[in-house]
Amino acid sequence: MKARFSVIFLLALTLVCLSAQICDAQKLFTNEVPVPYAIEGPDWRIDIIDTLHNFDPNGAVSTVIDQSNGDTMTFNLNASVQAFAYNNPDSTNVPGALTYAGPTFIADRTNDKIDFPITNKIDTLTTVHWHALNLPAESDGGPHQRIQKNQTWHSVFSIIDEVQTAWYHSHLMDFTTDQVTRGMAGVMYVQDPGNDPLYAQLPNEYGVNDFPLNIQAKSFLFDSNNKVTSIKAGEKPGPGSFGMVNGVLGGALHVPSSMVRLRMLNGSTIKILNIGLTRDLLYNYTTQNDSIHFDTMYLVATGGGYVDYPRPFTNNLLSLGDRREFVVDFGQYDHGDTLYLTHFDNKLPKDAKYSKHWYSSAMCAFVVDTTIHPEQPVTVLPATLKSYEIAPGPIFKTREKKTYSD
Ligand SMILES: [Cu+2]
Repeated sequence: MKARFSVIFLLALTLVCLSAQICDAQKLFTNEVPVPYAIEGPDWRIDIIDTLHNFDPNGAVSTVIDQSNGDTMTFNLNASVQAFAYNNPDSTNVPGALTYAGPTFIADRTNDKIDFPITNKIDTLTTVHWHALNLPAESDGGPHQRIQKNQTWHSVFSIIDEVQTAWYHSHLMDFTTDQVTRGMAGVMYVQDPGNDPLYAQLPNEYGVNDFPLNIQAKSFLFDSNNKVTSIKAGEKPGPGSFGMVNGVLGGALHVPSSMVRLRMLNGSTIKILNIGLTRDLLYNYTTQNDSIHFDTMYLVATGGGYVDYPRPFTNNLLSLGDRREFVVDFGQYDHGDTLYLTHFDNKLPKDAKYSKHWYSSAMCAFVVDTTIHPEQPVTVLPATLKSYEIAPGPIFKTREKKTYSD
């Protein structure tokens, strides 16, 4: 099967490259998908900083198709541009410090109250909002809780939510899109190792077989030589639009040859995604291709926590801010085999606003590496995850919208 896999892969790659008129496939996916460092509670502190970030440090991404006329356009994205990052104060200016987005907060559900100091070190206002968490309004970081320049805001709360993947981002009035696009977003895990029997049955080794994937559509501005100059607020379709994972374009993530948990966040501000796993490399293409070989991803959780049982999908929608946890059985592949996390624009629902006329494209590669050994590799998924009961009582299909006057 493995030899056949390679032949089919090369054939498919050739066909795709010909049909899409692009091909610098050897350079594609030579960046490394960074795994942001994790901070485990309850001793959390964070600074919001101005940074410079290179989205394509190896020059892996260079060529895209102009959708309007089919011309090939070459871009140089291997340059640093202004961005925002969240960093633990102890991590700033040390190797591993982030130059884009934020660390992964791993929150234990049994933690006591957290007092979370957040310091604004950028030249403008911002907020930090905990997307999906149940917490007091004064700690939620909504548009009303602006953190002034050089001020520290204390967000105080306990983790009372179900086990899930949440996230955090700027929620500044009128500037949320701009600040999130420039990097103000990060992933949060809510876990409960002491009480959750599924904890040990699913991959849980951070950065080994359990990865946060902040998937973002992004557009850039370029100078007259097509060299990148800055991030464009929002995601505008057309030339200069790219998909990225954890702040890197054309990145590869090395995964063990066993079950791997991929905690996907659509951290875009406009773009709805339809994500699938393919062996065929499809890069920034606009043509329909119905002969793609999909591989199965098992949905184990959404933003609301575990689903009822591992549900197989070939592709799945991620709306803005959505989280989906998929487990993929990379144990069926050999060392060096590569699969691509791919967005299929042509499979979006017709009414997905803002989502048409974008590229379908691989956003990162997963490269199987048999030298990576999780301490507790997972080889079989549990048959069931969580039982749900439909709440008794009538289901109302209409709602009355109340309006209040002063
Ligand atoms: Cu949100």
